[in-house]
Amino acid sequence: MSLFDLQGRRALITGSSAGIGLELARGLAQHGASVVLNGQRPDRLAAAVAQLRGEGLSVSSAAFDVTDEAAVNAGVAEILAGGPLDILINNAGIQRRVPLLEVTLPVWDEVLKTNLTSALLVSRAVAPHMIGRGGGKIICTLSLMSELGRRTTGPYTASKGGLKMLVKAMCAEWAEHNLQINGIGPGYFETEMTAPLVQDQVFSGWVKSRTPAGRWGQPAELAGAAVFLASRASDFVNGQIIYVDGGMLAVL
Ligand code: GCO
Ligand code: CA
Repeated sequence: MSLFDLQGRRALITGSSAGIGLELARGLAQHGASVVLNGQRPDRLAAAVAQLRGEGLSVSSAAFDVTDEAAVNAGVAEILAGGPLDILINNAGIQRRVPLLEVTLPVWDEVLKTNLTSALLVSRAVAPHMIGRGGGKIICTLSLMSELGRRTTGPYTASKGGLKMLVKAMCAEWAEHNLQINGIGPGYFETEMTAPLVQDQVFSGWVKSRTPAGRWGQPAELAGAAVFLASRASDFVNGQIIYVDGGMLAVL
């Protein structure tokens, strides 16, 4: 029996109809988990479910807005009516690139709500259930911006820094109930969110020269860290962040 086996485990991954979330879903499902995909758009969710099922993976979906407390509670209740949850990945996130002197309060609030508040809402909808059954895994998708700033990404940086500390806050309160709460901090990955950056030759050149590995990451390269943090291999790992960044945070 492998330390990393997720057979019989059920996971909810927010913001998983595309990009990093979809790859995390594929990775967990390939290791045996049954995965509930979440997003807001039923058409995109249905396409993601069809794609993963076509690969023989066990997936279903639940569409709800992770920033709406009532919708989160109803969505999680419905998922739990279908079976227990062993793993939650708070992955939903958005980016709005705008200088701090220009950012409007609605944009600031939108980013904070989507990237940070959502993780509190979904985690506390799921945690009592995990505590009641004696354990669980909560993983948050962070960012290099959990540690470092970059011009025009102020709201995102503040949200991801906050999310890193929410990981530690949840650890402080729930670790005694055998919940492990950890974060994955992706470096620069090629996704829909970063498409404008990938297409910008100057920026893309900067990413490659600034990243010791010399290239952008591919979302599937995040699956290993997610499988580790979702499996019993990490049962005494708590409140930690694994940066998966080709070495970027290690160097100047
Ligand atoms: C940006 C990107 C970020 C990064 C990522 C790095 O504008 O810098 O959109 O999302 O790709 O967070 O960790
Ligand atoms: Ca950035």
